[in-house]
Amino acid sequence: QDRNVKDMTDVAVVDISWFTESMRAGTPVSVESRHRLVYPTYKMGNISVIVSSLCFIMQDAFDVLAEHFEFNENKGHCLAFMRASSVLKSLSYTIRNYRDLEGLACLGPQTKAVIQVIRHCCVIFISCSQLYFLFTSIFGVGLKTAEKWYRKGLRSLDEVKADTSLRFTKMQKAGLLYYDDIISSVSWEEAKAVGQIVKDACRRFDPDAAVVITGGFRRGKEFGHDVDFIITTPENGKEVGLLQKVLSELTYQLLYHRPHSFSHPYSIAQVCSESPTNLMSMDHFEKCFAILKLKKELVSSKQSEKDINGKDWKAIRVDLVIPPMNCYAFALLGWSGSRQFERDLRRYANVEKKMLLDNHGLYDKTTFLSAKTEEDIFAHLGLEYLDPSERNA
Ligand code: DCT
Ligand code: MG
Repeated sequence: QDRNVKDMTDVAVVDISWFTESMRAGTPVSVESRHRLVYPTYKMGNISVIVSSLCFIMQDAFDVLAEHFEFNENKGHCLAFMRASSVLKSLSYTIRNYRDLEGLACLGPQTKAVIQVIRHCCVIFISCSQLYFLFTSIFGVGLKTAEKWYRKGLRSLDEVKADTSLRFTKMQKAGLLYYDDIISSVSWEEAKAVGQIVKDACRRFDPDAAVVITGGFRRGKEFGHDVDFIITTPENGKEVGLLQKVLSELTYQLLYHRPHSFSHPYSIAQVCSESPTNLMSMDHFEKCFAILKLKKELVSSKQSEKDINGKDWKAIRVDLVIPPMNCYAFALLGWSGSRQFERDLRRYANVEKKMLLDNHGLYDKTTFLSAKTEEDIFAHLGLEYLDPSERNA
Protein backbone atom coordinates (compact mmCIF):
# COMPACT_ATOMS: atom_id res chain seq x y z
CA GLN A 1 0.00 0.00 0.00
CA ASP A 2 2.81 2.44 0.68
CA ARG A 3 4.49 1.94 -2.66
CA ASN A 4 4.36 4.70 -5.17
CA VAL A 5 1.93 3.72 -7.86
CA LYS A 6 3.36 4.73 -11.23
CA ASP A 7 1.27 2.87 -13.73
CA MET A 8 -1.48 0.35 -14.05
CA THR A 9 0.82 -2.66 -14.07
CA ASP A 10 2.14 -1.50 -10.75
CA VAL A 11 -1.38 -1.11 -9.40
CA ALA A 12 -2.23 -4.59 -10.55
CA VAL A 13 0.78 -6.01 -8.70
CA VAL A 14 -0.02 -4.10 -5.52
CA ASP A 15 -3.59 -5.27 -5.50
CA ILE A 16 -3.00 -8.84 -6.47
CA SER A 17 -0.62 -9.33 -3.55
CA TRP A 18 -2.92 -7.50 -1.20
CA PHE A 19 -5.89 -9.55 -2.31
CA THR A 20 -4.09 -12.83 -2.09
CA GLU A 21 -3.37 -12.02 1.54
CA SER A 22 -6.91 -11.05 2.41
CA MET A 23 -8.38 -14.00 0.54
CA ARG A 24 -6.11 -16.37 2.44
CA ALA A 25 -7.23 -14.83 5.70
CA GLY A 26 -10.84 -15.01 4.48
CA THR A 27 -11.65 -11.67 6.01
CA PRO A 28 -14.08 -9.19 4.49
CA VAL A 29 -12.12 -5.98 4.35
CA SER A 30 -12.41 -2.42 3.24
CA VAL A 31 -9.09 -0.67 3.17
CA GLU A 32 -8.13 2.83 2.19
CA SER A 33 -5.24 2.98 -0.23
CA ARG A 34 -2.79 5.79 0.27
CA HIS A 35 -2.81 6.46 -3.45
CA ARG A 36 -6.52 7.13 -3.66
CA LEU A 37 -6.61 4.88 -6.69
CA VAL A 38 -8.16 1.70 -5.49
CA TYR A 39 -10.34 1.08 -2.51
CA PRO A 40 -10.90 -2.62 -2.84
CA THR A 41 -13.63 -4.39 -0.99
CA TYR A 42 -13.70 -8.15 -1.01
CA LYS A 43 -16.51 -10.21 0.40
CA MET A 44 -16.33 -14.00 0.30
CA GLY A 45 -19.96 -14.48 -0.61
CA ASN A 46 -20.07 -12.03 -3.49
CA ILE A 47 -18.12 -13.76 -6.23
CA SER A 48 -21.11 -15.10 -8.14
CA VAL A 49 -22.75 -11.67 -8.07
CA ILE A 50 -19.59 -10.13 -9.44
CA VAL A 51 -19.30 -12.62 -12.26
CA SER A 52 -22.91 -12.24 -13.33
CA SER A 53 -22.57 -8.48 -13.63
CA LEU A 54 -19.11 -8.55 -15.14
CA CYS A 55 -19.76 -5.79 -17.62
CA PHE A 56 -20.97 -3.34 -14.98
CA ILE A 57 -18.01 -4.11 -12.76
CA MET A 58 -15.67 -3.28 -15.61
CA GLN A 59 -17.55 -0.15 -16.61
CA ASP A 60 -17.45 1.05 -13.02
CA ALA A 61 -13.75 0.31 -12.78
CA PHE A 62 -13.03 2.23 -15.99
CA ASP A 63 -15.15 5.20 -14.88
CA VAL A 64 -13.38 5.27 -11.54
CA LEU A 65 -9.95 5.09 -13.12
CA ALA A 66 -10.83 7.76 -15.70
CA GLU A 67 -11.85 10.03 -12.88
CA HIS A 68 -8.71 9.21 -10.92
CA PHE A 69 -6.47 10.15 -13.84
CA GLU A 70 -8.52 13.28 -14.57
CA PHE A 71 -8.00 14.30 -10.94
CA ASN A 72 -4.28 13.66 -11.32
CA GLU A 73 -4.21 15.50 -14.66
CA ASN A 74 -3.08 12.51 -16.69
CA LYS A 75 -5.23 13.20 -19.76
CA GLY A 76 -3.92 10.26 -21.80
CA HIS A 77 -4.84 7.62 -19.20
CA CYS A 78 -8.08 9.46 -18.42
CA LEU A 79 -9.23 9.39 -22.05
CA ALA A 80 -8.17 5.75 -22.47
CA PHE A 81 -10.43 4.65 -19.61
CA MET A 82 -13.30 6.92 -20.62
CA ARG A 83 -13.27 5.47 -24.10
CA ALA A 84 -13.12 1.90 -22.82
CA SER A 85 -16.12 2.60 -20.59
CA SER A 86 -18.05 4.14 -23.51
CA VAL A 87 -17.29 1.14 -25.71
CA LEU A 88 -18.75 -1.21 -23.10
CA LYS A 89 -21.81 1.01 -22.62
CA SER A 90 -22.48 1.10 -26.35
CA LEU A 91 -22.42 -2.69 -26.88
CA SER A 92 -25.68 -4.13 -28.14
CA TYR A 93 -24.90 -7.49 -26.51
CA THR A 94 -24.07 -8.58 -22.96
CA ILE A 95 -20.54 -9.44 -21.97
CA ARG A 96 -20.85 -12.89 -20.37
CA ASN A 97 -17.23 -13.90 -20.26
CA TYR A 98 -13.78 -12.55 -20.97
CA ARG A 99 -13.72 -14.02 -24.49
CA ASP A 100 -16.53 -11.60 -25.44
CA LEU A 101 -14.03 -8.78 -24.94
CA GLU A 102 -11.62 -10.02 -27.57
CA GLY A 103 -11.26 -7.73 -30.57
CA LEU A 104 -13.15 -4.81 -28.99
CA ALA A 105 -11.90 -1.38 -30.00
CA CYS A 106 -10.34 0.94 -27.44
CA LEU A 107 -9.20 -1.75 -25.03
CA GLY A 108 -5.50 -0.91 -24.71
CA PRO A 109 -2.80 -2.37 -22.45
CA GLN A 110 -3.88 -0.43 -19.36
CA THR A 111 -7.50 -1.42 -19.75
CA LYS A 112 -6.48 -5.04 -20.25
CA ALA A 113 -4.36 -4.88 -17.07
CA VAL A 114 -7.44 -3.74 -15.16
CA ILE A 115 -9.55 -6.51 -16.67
CA GLN A 116 -6.93 -9.01 -15.50
CA VAL A 117 -7.11 -7.62 -11.97
CA ILE A 118 -10.89 -7.90 -11.97
CA ARG A 119 -10.71 -11.39 -13.44
CA HIS A 120 -8.24 -12.76 -10.96
CA CYS A 121 -9.14 -10.89 -7.83
CA CYS A 122 -12.78 -9.80 -8.14
CA VAL A 123 -11.68 -6.31 -7.22
CA ILE A 124 -14.29 -3.61 -6.97
CA PHE A 125 -12.84 -0.18 -7.67
CA ILE A 126 -14.25 2.59 -5.57
CA SER A 127 -13.19 6.09 -6.52
CA CYS A 128 -12.17 8.88 -4.27
CA SER A 129 -15.29 10.71 -5.46
CA GLN A 130 -17.42 7.86 -4.12
CA LEU A 131 -15.50 7.99 -0.88
CA TYR A 132 -15.71 11.78 -0.72
CA PHE A 133 -19.15 11.99 -2.35
CA LEU A 134 -20.77 13.39 0.76
CA PHE A 135 -18.47 16.41 0.48
CA THR A 136 -18.24 16.79 -3.30
CA SER A 137 -22.04 16.76 -3.42
CA ILE A 138 -21.89 20.18 -1.72
CA PHE A 139 -22.09 22.91 -4.39
CA GLY A 140 -18.66 24.59 -4.49
CA VAL A 141 -16.68 21.67 -3.06
CA GLY A 142 -14.31 19.91 -5.46
CA LEU A 143 -12.28 16.76 -4.98
CA LYS A 144 -9.25 18.56 -3.52
CA THR A 145 -11.25 20.26 -0.76
CA ALA A 146 -13.22 17.07 -0.10
CA GLU A 147 -9.98 15.14 0.28
CA LYS A 148 -8.59 17.78 2.65
CA TRP A 149 -11.67 17.56 4.86
CA TYR A 150 -11.63 13.76 4.77
CA ARG A 151 -7.96 13.68 5.77
CA LYS A 152 -8.80 16.06 8.61
CA GLY A 153 -11.03 13.29 9.95
CA LEU A 154 -14.35 14.88 9.04
CA ARG A 155 -17.01 12.32 8.10
CA SER A 156 -20.38 14.10 8.08
CA LEU A 157 -21.97 17.37 6.99
CA ASP A 158 -22.67 18.21 10.64
CA GLU A 159 -18.98 17.77 11.46
CA VAL A 160 -18.06 20.03 8.54
CA LYS A 161 -20.55 22.70 9.60
CA ALA A 162 -19.34 22.53 13.21
CA ASP A 163 -15.63 22.78 12.37
CA THR A 164 -14.75 26.37 13.20
CA SER A 165 -11.29 26.07 11.64
CA LEU A 166 -12.78 25.75 8.14
CA ARG A 167 -13.18 28.89 6.01
CA PHE A 168 -16.01 28.40 3.52
CA THR A 169 -16.25 30.24 0.21
CA LYS A 170 -19.54 32.04 -0.55
CA MET A 171 -20.34 29.24 -2.97
CA GLN A 172 -19.80 26.57 -0.31
CA LYS A 173 -21.89 28.52 2.21
CA ALA A 174 -24.75 28.52 -0.31
CA GLY A 175 -24.07 24.84 -1.05
CA LEU A 176 -24.44 23.95 2.63
CA LEU A 177 -27.47 26.19 3.15
CA TYR A 178 -29.45 24.68 0.23
CA TYR A 179 -27.87 21.23 0.39
CA ASP A 180 -31.06 19.15 0.60
CA ASP A 181 -32.71 20.89 -2.34
CA ILE A 182 -29.63 20.81 -4.55
CA ILE A 183 -28.93 17.14 -3.90
CA SER A 184 -32.45 16.18 -4.98
CA SER A 185 -32.64 16.08 -8.74
CA VAL A 186 -34.47 18.64 -10.88
CA SER A 187 -37.45 17.33 -12.86
CA TRP A 188 -38.34 18.39 -16.41
CA GLU A 189 -41.46 20.09 -15.00
CA GLU A 190 -39.29 22.15 -12.64
CA ALA A 191 -36.80 22.91 -15.43
CA LYS A 192 -39.66 24.23 -17.61
CA ALA A 193 -40.88 26.47 -14.77
CA VAL A 194 -37.36 27.85 -14.24
CA GLY A 195 -37.15 28.30 -18.03
CA GLN A 196 -40.23 30.50 -17.97
CA ILE A 197 -38.78 32.71 -15.21
CA VAL A 198 -35.48 33.12 -17.10
CA LYS A 199 -37.27 33.75 -20.42
CA ASP A 200 -39.50 36.43 -18.87
CA ALA A 201 -36.47 38.16 -17.33
CA CYS A 202 -34.55 38.13 -20.66
CA ARG A 203 -37.45 39.22 -22.81
CA ARG A 204 -38.08 42.28 -20.66
CA PHE A 205 -34.78 43.59 -22.07
CA ASP A 206 -34.84 42.08 -25.51
CA PRO A 207 -38.14 40.61 -26.76
CA ASP A 208 -36.19 38.75 -29.46
CA ALA A 209 -33.68 37.14 -27.08
CA ALA A 210 -33.15 33.42 -27.70
CA VAL A 211 -33.39 31.46 -24.45
CA VAL A 212 -32.81 27.71 -24.78
CA ILE A 213 -32.58 24.99 -22.15
CA THR A 214 -29.52 22.88 -22.98
CA GLY A 215 -27.63 20.13 -21.11
CA GLY A 216 -29.31 16.87 -20.21
CA PHE A 217 -32.86 18.24 -20.58
CA ARG A 218 -32.25 19.12 -24.24
CA ARG A 219 -31.15 15.50 -24.71
CA GLY A 220 -34.53 14.40 -23.41
CA LYS A 221 -33.53 13.47 -19.86
CA GLU A 222 -36.39 13.62 -17.37
CA PHE A 223 -34.17 14.60 -14.45
CA GLY A 224 -30.92 16.52 -14.09
CA HIS A 225 -28.69 18.05 -11.44
CA ASP A 226 -29.14 21.57 -12.81
CA VAL A 227 -30.80 23.58 -15.58
CA ASP A 228 -28.41 24.87 -18.25
CA PHE A 229 -29.34 27.84 -20.44
CA ILE A 230 -27.89 29.38 -23.58
CA ILE A 231 -29.09 32.94 -24.01
CA THR A 232 -28.29 35.26 -26.89
CA THR A 233 -29.61 38.16 -28.95
CA PRO A 234 -30.22 38.14 -32.73
CA GLU A 235 -27.76 40.99 -33.22
CA ASN A 236 -24.10 40.24 -32.56
CA GLY A 237 -22.76 42.38 -29.71
CA LYS A 238 -26.18 43.17 -28.20
CA GLU A 239 -25.66 40.32 -25.73
CA VAL A 240 -22.96 42.33 -23.91
CA GLY A 241 -24.33 43.40 -20.55
CA LEU A 242 -27.45 41.22 -20.91
CA LEU A 243 -26.37 38.91 -18.09
CA GLN A 244 -26.13 41.76 -15.56
CA LYS A 245 -29.58 43.02 -16.60
CA VAL A 246 -31.11 39.56 -16.35
CA LEU A 247 -29.55 39.01 -12.93
CA SER A 248 -30.92 42.31 -11.68
CA GLU A 249 -34.36 41.26 -12.93
CA LEU A 250 -34.07 37.99 -11.01
CA THR A 251 -33.20 39.60 -7.67
CA TYR A 252 -36.19 38.08 -5.91
CA GLN A 253 -35.41 34.54 -7.10
CA LEU A 254 -31.62 34.73 -6.88
CA LEU A 255 -30.37 32.84 -3.81
CA TYR A 256 -26.76 32.78 -4.99
CA HIS A 257 -24.88 33.78 -8.12
CA ARG A 258 -21.34 33.88 -9.30
CA PRO A 259 -20.89 35.62 -12.64
CA HIS A 260 -17.83 34.88 -14.77
CA SER A 261 -16.70 37.37 -17.33
CA PHE A 262 -13.51 37.30 -19.29
CA SER A 263 -11.59 40.52 -19.65
CA HIS A 264 -9.79 39.53 -22.85
CA PRO A 265 -11.49 38.49 -26.09
CA TYR A 266 -11.07 34.92 -27.19
CA SER A 267 -8.77 34.55 -30.20
CA ILE A 268 -7.98 31.83 -32.73
CA ALA A 269 -4.33 32.04 -31.64
CA GLN A 270 -5.42 31.10 -28.14
CA VAL A 271 -7.48 28.17 -29.41
CA CYS A 272 -4.54 26.90 -31.44
CA SER A 273 -2.18 27.18 -28.50
CA GLU A 274 -4.40 25.01 -26.32
CA SER A 275 -3.59 21.34 -26.24
CA PRO A 276 -5.93 19.35 -28.49
CA THR A 277 -6.50 16.88 -25.67
CA ASN A 278 -7.77 19.73 -23.53
CA LEU A 279 -11.18 18.95 -24.90
CA MET A 280 -13.45 20.17 -22.15
CA SER A 281 -11.79 23.45 -21.23
CA MET A 282 -14.10 26.14 -20.01
CA ASP A 283 -15.32 28.52 -22.71
CA HIS A 284 -14.88 32.27 -22.58
CA PHE A 285 -18.50 33.43 -22.71
CA GLU A 286 -20.10 35.55 -20.08
CA LYS A 287 -21.80 33.12 -17.73
CA CYS A 288 -23.21 32.72 -14.29
CA PHE A 289 -23.50 29.75 -11.93
CA ALA A 290 -26.54 30.46 -9.81
CA ILE A 291 -29.08 29.05 -7.39
CA LEU A 292 -32.65 30.17 -8.03
CA LYS A 293 -35.66 29.96 -5.75
CA LEU A 294 -38.50 28.20 -7.55
CA LYS A 295 -41.95 28.59 -6.00
CA LYS A 296 -43.68 25.20 -6.00
CA GLU A 297 -46.92 26.80 -7.14
CA LEU A 298 -45.21 27.41 -10.51
CA VAL A 299 -44.71 23.68 -11.06
CA SER A 300 -48.00 22.17 -12.19
CA SER A 301 -47.55 18.78 -10.48
CA LYS A 302 -46.28 20.34 -7.22
CA GLN A 303 -48.86 23.07 -6.58
CA SER A 304 -49.67 23.46 -2.90
CA GLU A 305 -46.87 21.03 -2.00
CA LYS A 306 -44.61 21.88 0.92
CA ASP A 307 -41.44 20.14 2.08
CA ILE A 308 -40.87 18.80 5.59
CA ASN A 309 -39.77 22.25 6.78
CA GLY A 310 -43.00 23.80 5.49
CA LYS A 311 -41.06 25.49 2.70
CA ASP A 312 -43.11 26.18 -0.42
CA TRP A 313 -40.13 26.66 -2.73
CA LYS A 314 -37.11 24.71 -3.90
CA ALA A 315 -33.53 25.87 -4.55
CA ILE A 316 -32.46 24.95 -8.09
CA ARG A 317 -28.97 25.06 -9.60
CA VAL A 318 -28.96 27.08 -12.83
CA ASP A 319 -26.15 27.83 -15.32
CA LEU A 320 -26.65 30.83 -17.64
CA VAL A 321 -24.29 31.08 -20.62
CA ILE A 322 -24.37 34.12 -22.94
CA PRO A 323 -22.53 33.59 -26.25
CA PRO A 324 -22.64 36.16 -29.09
CA MET A 325 -24.90 35.17 -31.99
CA ASN A 326 -21.97 34.16 -34.25
CA CYS A 327 -20.96 31.49 -31.68
CA TYR A 328 -24.53 30.49 -30.80
CA ALA A 329 -24.63 27.16 -32.71
CA PHE A 330 -21.24 26.09 -31.30
CA ALA A 331 -22.18 27.05 -27.75
CA LEU A 332 -25.50 25.23 -28.10
CA LEU A 333 -23.77 22.10 -29.40
CA GLY A 334 -21.12 22.26 -26.64
CA TRP A 335 -23.51 22.86 -23.77
CA SER A 336 -25.99 20.22 -24.96
CA GLY A 337 -23.49 17.49 -24.07
CA SER A 338 -23.20 14.79 -23.11
CA ARG A 339 -19.66 15.36 -21.95
CA GLN A 340 -18.54 12.10 -23.54
CA PHE A 341 -20.29 12.93 -26.82
CA GLU A 342 -18.56 16.34 -26.89
CA ARG A 343 -15.19 14.77 -26.21
CA ASP A 344 -15.64 12.24 -28.98
CA LEU A 345 -16.89 14.85 -31.46
CA ARG A 346 -13.94 17.15 -30.73
CA ARG A 347 -11.53 14.27 -31.01
CA TYR A 348 -13.08 13.25 -34.32
CA ALA A 349 -12.74 16.84 -35.63
CA ASN A 350 -9.15 16.93 -34.46
CA VAL A 351 -7.88 13.50 -35.48
CA GLU A 352 -9.94 12.73 -38.59
CA LYS A 353 -10.50 16.22 -39.99
CA LYS A 354 -7.47 18.10 -38.62
CA MET A 355 -9.87 20.79 -37.40
CA LEU A 356 -10.42 22.33 -33.98
CA LEU A 357 -13.92 22.33 -32.52
CA ASP A 358 -14.86 24.00 -29.29
CA ASN A 359 -17.75 26.00 -27.81
CA HIS A 360 -16.65 29.10 -29.79
CA GLY A 361 -16.25 27.71 -33.27
CA LEU A 362 -14.80 25.27 -35.75
CA TYR A 363 -11.39 26.09 -37.15
CA ASP A 364 -9.84 24.58 -40.24
CA LYS A 365 -6.20 25.49 -39.61
CA THR A 366 -6.78 29.17 -38.79
CA THR A 367 -9.97 29.69 -40.80
CA PHE A 368 -13.19 30.01 -38.86
CA LEU A 369 -15.96 27.92 -40.44
CA SER A 370 -19.16 29.76 -39.70
CA ALA A 371 -22.37 27.99 -38.69
CA LYS A 372 -25.84 29.28 -37.95
CA THR A 373 -27.18 25.94 -36.76
CA GLU A 374 -25.90 22.69 -35.28
CA GLU A 375 -26.74 21.05 -38.62
CA ASP A 376 -24.16 23.34 -40.29
CA ILE A 377 -21.49 22.15 -37.86
CA PHE A 378 -22.21 18.47 -38.50
CA ALA A 379 -22.12 19.21 -42.25
CA HIS A 380 -18.70 20.94 -41.97
CA LEU A 381 -17.45 17.80 -40.21
CA GLY A 382 -18.91 15.56 -42.92
CA LEU A 383 -21.19 13.87 -40.38
CA GLU A 384 -24.86 13.04 -40.46
CA TYR A 385 -26.83 15.30 -38.09
CA LEU A 386 -27.60 13.76 -34.71
CA ASP A 387 -30.61 14.93 -32.75
CA PRO A 388 -29.73 15.88 -29.12
CA SER A 389 -31.64 12.78 -27.92
CA GLU A 390 -29.03 10.69 -29.75
CA ARG A 391 -26.11 12.34 -27.98
CA ASN A 392 -26.48 10.57 -24.63
CA ALA A 393 -23.12 8.76 -24.84
N1 DCT B 1 -20.00 21.61 -20.58
C1 DCT B 1 -19.00 22.26 -21.27
N2 DCT B 1 -17.99 22.85 -20.60
C2 DCT B 1 -17.97 22.82 -19.25
C3 DCT B 1 -19.00 22.19 -18.52
C4 DCT B 1 -20.01 21.58 -19.23
O1 DCT B 1 -19.00 22.29 -22.49
N3 DCT B 1 -16.95 23.39 -18.60
C5 DCT B 1 -21.04 20.94 -21.33
C6 DCT B 1 -21.03 19.45 -21.29
C7 DCT B 1 -22.39 19.03 -20.85
C8 DCT B 1 -23.20 20.31 -20.72
O2 DCT B 1 -22.27 21.38 -20.82
C9 DCT B 1 -23.99 20.42 -19.48
O3 DCT B 1 -23.20 20.13 -18.33
P1 DCT B 1 -23.87 19.42 -17.08
O4 DCT B 1 -25.02 20.22 -16.58
O5 DCT B 1 -22.78 19.16 -16.10
O6 DCT B 1 -24.31 18.02 -17.69
P2 DCT B 1 -25.74 17.47 -18.09
O7 DCT B 1 -25.52 16.59 -19.26
O8 DCT B 1 -26.70 18.59 -18.24
O9 DCT B 1 -26.09 16.57 -16.86
P3 DCT B 1 -27.10 16.86 -15.63
O10 DCT B 1 -28.39 16.30 -16.09
O11 DCT B 1 -26.53 16.13 -14.48
O12 DCT B 1 -27.16 18.35 -15.41
MG1 MG C 1 -27.10 20.03 -16.70
